[in-house]
Amino acid sequence: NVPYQGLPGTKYERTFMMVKPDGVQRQLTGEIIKRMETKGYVLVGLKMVTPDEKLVSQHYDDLKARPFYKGLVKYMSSSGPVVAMVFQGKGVVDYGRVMIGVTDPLKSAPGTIRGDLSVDVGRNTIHGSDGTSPAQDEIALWFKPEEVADIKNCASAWIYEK
Ligand code: IDP
Ligand code: MG
Repeated sequence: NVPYQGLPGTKYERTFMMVKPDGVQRQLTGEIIKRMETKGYVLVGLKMVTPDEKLVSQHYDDLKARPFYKGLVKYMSSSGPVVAMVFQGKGVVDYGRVMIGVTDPLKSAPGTIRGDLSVDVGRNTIHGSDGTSPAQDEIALWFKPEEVADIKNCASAWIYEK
């Protein structure tokens, strides 16, 4: 069995991703999941949550000193639900960030989630963990162990050579 926070550096690496309130309201959840799944990554955790300020503050703890922090926490905790997800696969943390694009959607390349689906930095549709250590922390913050599935992807032998 895979530890529920994943095994960084293996095909059982896991990352935390979250469709932000704007993405949920704009009904982009399916589009985002589709991109990750068709790449070959496995959805192993999924829930809709309306996070309170405490949870959002913990999630964005590293940004406490930034001028946009207050607005960010307020937005994320008072604009309706988010969709919290755990994806699994080789390189999913770093390549997940490549698929998302950079923080500013207008600087994100076409083909990325933010590049294709959003315009404004404060409404950039999706969160993805920035490194394997934050990924493990964020999975633990948003999910209980029993909420993350141990899925053996039936296509694994066709996605991975070994
Ligand atoms: P990331 O989501 O690309 O990892 P971070 O620097 O971790 O970017 O910032 C977290 C979130 O805070 C961003 O996704 C964005 O929604 C918001 N944010 C970052 N920088 C700004 C800014 O300059 N103005 C407004 N919101 C920002
Ligand atoms: Mg970040």
